[in-house]
Amino acid sequence: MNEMKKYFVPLALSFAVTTAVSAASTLDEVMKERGLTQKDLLAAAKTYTPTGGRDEYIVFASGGQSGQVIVYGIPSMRILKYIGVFTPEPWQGYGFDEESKRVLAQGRIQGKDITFGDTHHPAISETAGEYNGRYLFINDKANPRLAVIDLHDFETKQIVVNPIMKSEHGGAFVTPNTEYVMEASQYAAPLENNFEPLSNFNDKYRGAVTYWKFDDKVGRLKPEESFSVELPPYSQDLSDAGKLVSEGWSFHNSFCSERYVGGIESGRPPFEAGCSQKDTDFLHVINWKKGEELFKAGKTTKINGHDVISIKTAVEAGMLFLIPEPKSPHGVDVSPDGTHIIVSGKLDSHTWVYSFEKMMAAHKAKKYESTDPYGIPIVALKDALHKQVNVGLGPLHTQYDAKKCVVFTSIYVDSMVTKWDYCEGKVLDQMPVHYNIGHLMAMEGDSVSPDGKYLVALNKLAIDRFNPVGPLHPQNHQLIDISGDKMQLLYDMPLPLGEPHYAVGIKADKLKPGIRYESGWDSRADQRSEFRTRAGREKIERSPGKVNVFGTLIRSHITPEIIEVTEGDEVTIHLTNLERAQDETHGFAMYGGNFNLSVEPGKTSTAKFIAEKPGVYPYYCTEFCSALHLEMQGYLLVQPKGYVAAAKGMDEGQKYTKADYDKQVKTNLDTQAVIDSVVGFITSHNYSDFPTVVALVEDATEQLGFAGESKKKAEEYATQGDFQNATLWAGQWWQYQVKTADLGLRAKTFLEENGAKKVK
Ligand code: RUQ
Ligand code: CUA
Repeated sequence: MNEMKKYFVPLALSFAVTTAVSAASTLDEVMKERGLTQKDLLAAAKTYTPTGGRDEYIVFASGGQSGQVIVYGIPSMRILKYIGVFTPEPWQGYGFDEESKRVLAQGRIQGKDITFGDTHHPAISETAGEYNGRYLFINDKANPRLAVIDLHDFETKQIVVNPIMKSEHGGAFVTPNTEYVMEASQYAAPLENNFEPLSNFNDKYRGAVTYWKFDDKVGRLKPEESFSVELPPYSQDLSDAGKLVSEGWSFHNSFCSERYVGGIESGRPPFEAGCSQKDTDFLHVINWKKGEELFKAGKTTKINGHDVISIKTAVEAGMLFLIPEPKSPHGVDVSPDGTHIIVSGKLDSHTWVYSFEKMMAAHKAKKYESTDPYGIPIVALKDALHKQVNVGLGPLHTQYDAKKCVVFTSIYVDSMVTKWDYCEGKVLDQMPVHYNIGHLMAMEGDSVSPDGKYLVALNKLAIDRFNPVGPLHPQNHQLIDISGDKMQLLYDMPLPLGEPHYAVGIKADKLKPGIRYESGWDSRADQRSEFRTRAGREKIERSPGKVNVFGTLIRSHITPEIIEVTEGDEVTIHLTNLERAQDETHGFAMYGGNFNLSVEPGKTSTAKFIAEKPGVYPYYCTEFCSALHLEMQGYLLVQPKGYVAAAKGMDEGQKYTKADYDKQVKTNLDTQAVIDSVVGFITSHNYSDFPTVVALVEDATEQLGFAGESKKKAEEYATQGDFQNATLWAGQWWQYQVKTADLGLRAKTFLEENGAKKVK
């Protein structure tokens, strides 16, 4: 009974505190005290999300050098999750259980584990150019890799390594039906994995764009159905796929078409000078549908076992041409209707708007101004340009509004966002940001129907925006309201995980993540685990030098609780979480084990290690899963070789008598009365109209079933006069009752807060 009351005390206290604060201050007083303006209040009102509230959009931001993905909500800017992608992430057990280690191992570079990633551009899978909310892709620039995250459970499922690139920046960008995920190289290198001196740069170094085939049904990239197009060594930069009228084409900007090779140490000007000498670089225009035909017809060369369409083949097939673009360009963004492509000049103050119709007319008429040194035809700028617009110093990336012709461009040097009309070529509004914006992102901004509403400025520097935390500052995502004519700054969010280069925002209701796995699920392979274990079927299998444990986790015990092995054994522990209840994750860690499992309801995870040294190794659940979480523990005993156990019972600290047993039973009966009253409340209301409550009731009923089993055992031992076991089982009976009551109370509170009606 006393234990029951504990649940209510903290609740009651927190209510008292909240009321006290709001009673003492009026809105005016708070404004005065904190120096807030009306404008601040308006911004706060537009972003503040009361407890239990939900966000309208979910953002997936690159986690930069962390190799992860950051998930947050808009407009609240609350961070919801970090997803481990290229880097081990212990909370999720990513890289700490055997299942996920296999995913990370797919990302090895030339046989070597790479436990870091420089993530740049996330992309959401699309159907007919609309985000479908099923998968997320993200690239790693440092080690040209691409990862697939399934948005059913927000877990990384696959990593592929680009077979020919040594650096990659222009990924991940998807074609309108996610047929392909594109990756364009950045720093040119030989496509084979061999040595070539820089004196052979023009001849032997190459760029490329890879089209990774995506199988939407199984949610995996198919390397054997993927191909690349060889490109000149021009430092291809970003990519975008054509849409609607331009569907079937892809666009890739570039810099350093000077093909400068540096050499500051031998007195030559550095890369930055040599790579920004010419007034123009090249926009690469590629017909990927034609490329797919050539690939299927076998018109490729194998490089490192991968199919590559040579520049020569691509030019002959008319699937590749170039257009000059402004000095050291950055960004290439196709309009939602696919008719225009906007490129910015980093060292220029202009954005250049290309017309797809114009460039195609020139290309079809073979109206080229010249060819580049690799024989690629060049369409003259004037034959492809729609408008050239002065938007501010150092424009980078462009996002499209819901309103036709309206776009937002990030201006790096001037630290601002320019809103402008690309049809008319005129600036509409400008807003300063703090500081030095890189990408910017509008809601569903890469789709064929952007939502407008909000824009996020992804700022590279934070300088004086936040409390100082040492020389390394966080990055700053600034939320901007773009629903009116004038942009309005709403919120500054420090992101302390790496440089979140780019982000994508999707309507929250398009995401349908699951809350539990099918029982015994290997989430990384997306199939039933062969190591799944059902309740009561836990076992330890032994063979010479090997111990395999098939165990289970449920509030609040790990089965088995004692594992005896011999020094030198290879120990593999498979654990299945038997819970069906939402958010009942259990963890698993052990002294000196360097593993941590995150076993969500239904999941099966595996820890593996060599029991090198004799000793006592406590293990426990690492998630605070229940009131008896601390007791969710066990021992791995590593016995020395040749150890013989003495015949001796357990030497426990406590001996129990009939009086102890009776006392426990009395407590249990009192607890049962509480449970009965809660059950009475629930069943006298229309609880079946509330799915959340139905799930809680199912879980509670299950826990009560366990209580019944323990009660039976307790009574059997009591009949035999074994009050040691009778008392312990009566205690276990009570544990299950407490869990039942906890769930029941949660259900009751939910009903009260959500206006359930009395039915009888
Ligand atoms: S680009 S530096 Cu996304 Cu502006 Cu990578
Ligand atoms: Cu399970 Cu703590």
